[in-house]
Amino acid sequence: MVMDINNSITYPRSIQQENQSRLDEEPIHRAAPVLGLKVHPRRKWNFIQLLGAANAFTCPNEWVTSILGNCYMFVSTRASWNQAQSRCADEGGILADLQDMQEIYWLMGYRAFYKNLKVTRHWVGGFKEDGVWKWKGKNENTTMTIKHWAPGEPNNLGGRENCLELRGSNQQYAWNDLQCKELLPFICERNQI
Ligand SMILES: [Ca+2]
Ligand SMILES: [Ca+2]
Repeated sequence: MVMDINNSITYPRSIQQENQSRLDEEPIHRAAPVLGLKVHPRRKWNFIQLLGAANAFTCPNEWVTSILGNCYMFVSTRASWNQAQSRCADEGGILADLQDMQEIYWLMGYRAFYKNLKVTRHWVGGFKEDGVWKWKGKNENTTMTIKHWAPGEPNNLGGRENCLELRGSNQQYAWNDLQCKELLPFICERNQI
């Protein structure tokens, strides 16, 4: 998926095709063993019911629908954290805020399922203000309660790491604090419509 700086958004054909059928192959089932989750056959049926319900809502074109009722956009063009937040706002969203373990696990499962998202590092909407980690909201910010830091992080290297990077599969998608000016792909989030 590519978002160029002129507002023209194009996506690799594979993503478009996969998005069409993703509800038939919900990645959480494949990712569950990796994540240490057990999916009972009955629960799987329940998930399918949930997916049916989620289908009643829609995400805008080119956004991914999650079973949790949110929409996500994976943007491969590299941007600073502030640029990324601004680009998400242009699309009616925010940089993804990961407010509970369900959402964290869903995103891990989704990224583990799609080859082109496995290794890539992404910005999400976490940032540090006055020593406190928060999620950047559309109108107001939320103090982080649940965290999923990589071992040894946040290490505030050089005293300048104030933004939240979601690492790739080689780091189990754990979190790292990073200088906000670094250029990374990013993940936007918005409500369904
Ligand atoms: Ca969220
Ligand atoms: Ca760090």
